[in-house]
Amino acid sequence: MATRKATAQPNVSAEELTKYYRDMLLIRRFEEKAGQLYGMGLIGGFCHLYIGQEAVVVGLEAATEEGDKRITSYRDHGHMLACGMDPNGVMAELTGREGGYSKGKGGSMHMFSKEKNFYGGHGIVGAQVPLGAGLAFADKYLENGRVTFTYFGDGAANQGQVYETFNMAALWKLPVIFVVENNQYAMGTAQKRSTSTPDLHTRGEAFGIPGEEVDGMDVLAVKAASEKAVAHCRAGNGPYILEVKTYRYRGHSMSDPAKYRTREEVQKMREERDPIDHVRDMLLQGKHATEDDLKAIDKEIKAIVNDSAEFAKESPEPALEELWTDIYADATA
Ligand SMILES: Cc1ncc(C[n+]2csc(CCOP(=O)(O)OP(=O)(O)O)c2C)c(N)n1
Ligand SMILES: [Mg+2]
Repeated sequence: MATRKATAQPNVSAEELTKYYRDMLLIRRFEEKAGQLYGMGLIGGFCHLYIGQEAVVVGLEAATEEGDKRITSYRDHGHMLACGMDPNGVMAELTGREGGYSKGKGGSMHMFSKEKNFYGGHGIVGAQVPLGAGLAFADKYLENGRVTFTYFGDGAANQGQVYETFNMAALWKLPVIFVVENNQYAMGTAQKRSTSTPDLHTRGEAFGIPGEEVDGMDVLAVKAASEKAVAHCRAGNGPYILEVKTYRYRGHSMSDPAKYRTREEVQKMREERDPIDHVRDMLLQGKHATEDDLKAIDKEIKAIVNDSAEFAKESPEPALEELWTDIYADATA
């Protein structure tokens, strides 16, 4: 149980809070299941879990509208679930099966959904940042009022291409929100060992891009910051940077021995700052839900996740002919 005091949130309805609880819990249970399947040898290749960071994407998604776009790195399962992609399709992609979003040919890091405007899933650190600006460029050109959420990590924030992108995004006033998910580590390297100045939200100053630091363990704080950033972009003011302070509980990927930090550090975060416990406390203390209500939600989420694992195990391997499809973009689509 979180020791953080739950604060009164008069502007948030019971329905909203319950939705955030459910959405974050879905990500957590899904990731726990993915970890299990990986341990059983059912998932091959890389697998980067999002456990601990759930409030970031759920809070940001709370301010989106139909047609807004999102693009992120390889730590992408949470983003897909939060924008409404089907857990069955995501899990089946992890196990490399035909029922997966990339028909089993992409795996954990390479999934897309045109329907949900999810543009991946990118394994090259920082590569999605210029792509995100490109998506925003298209929307600006089409004058459709859409915003693109471009997520990247604290490690990626030191990449050169990020700053080339900042320059052009500011110059052309592109409607893009750069979300730095600062989980304090880039693989085994702590931020203080790799980064000259810790405040990543100020990295846009040289380009005239405003930035803000946000508590990424508090879904309501993330939602409020997201609303502000979205309003800035939709009003035609150009890009915005949100540095969302968060923490990953698990290793960088499933093959991380985690020798670069203490168990106590992780334990302290889990006990004192957990984003799901935080909302749980608010629901109970605000009498928006009873323990039984929350148990019912837990049960419902467990069933969704178990079903996705079954689907991912039963879906067949992709047919050999599939090797030759989806190689080039279909210009007619
Ligand atoms: C261009 C490039 N360099 C190095 C790597 C290896 N690599 C993969 S993840 C990673 C760390 C990135 O950390 P961060 O941006 O903080 O994201 P996080 O994993 O914490 O979500 C590195 C160096 C890579 N995939 N691409
Ligand atoms: Mg990081």
